[in-house]
Amino acid sequence: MPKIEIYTSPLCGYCSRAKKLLSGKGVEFTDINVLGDAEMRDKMAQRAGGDRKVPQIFVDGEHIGGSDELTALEESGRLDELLRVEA
Ligand SMILES: N[C@@H](CCC(=O)N[C@@H](CS)C(=O)NCC(=O)O)C(=O)O
Repeated sequence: MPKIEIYTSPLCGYCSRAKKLLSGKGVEFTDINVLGDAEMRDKMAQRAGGDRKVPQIFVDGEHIGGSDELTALEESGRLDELLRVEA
């Protein structure tokens, strides 16, 4: 299973949407809450090419983007392969 990390904050609709999509794929992921954690948000932004918005998603260390990018991967049919799940 790939290593999936998602930086989030509570009450973030985009975060819920992204986590719902991942959960629906049956994969496990590490949810990192950056709310009130400036150091962690800085680290997230550094890894995400400067983007300070949540969510930020990484698969095996590769930056995927946010919820819109994750959804676009699903719509293009490439998400299952990236997550190594059966279609
Ligand atoms: N296009 C982004 C939108 C993410 C977004 O707008 N996140 C909000 C929280 S739900 C955010 O981080 N807002 C803070 C800001 O705009 O600086 C995605 O699909 O993930």
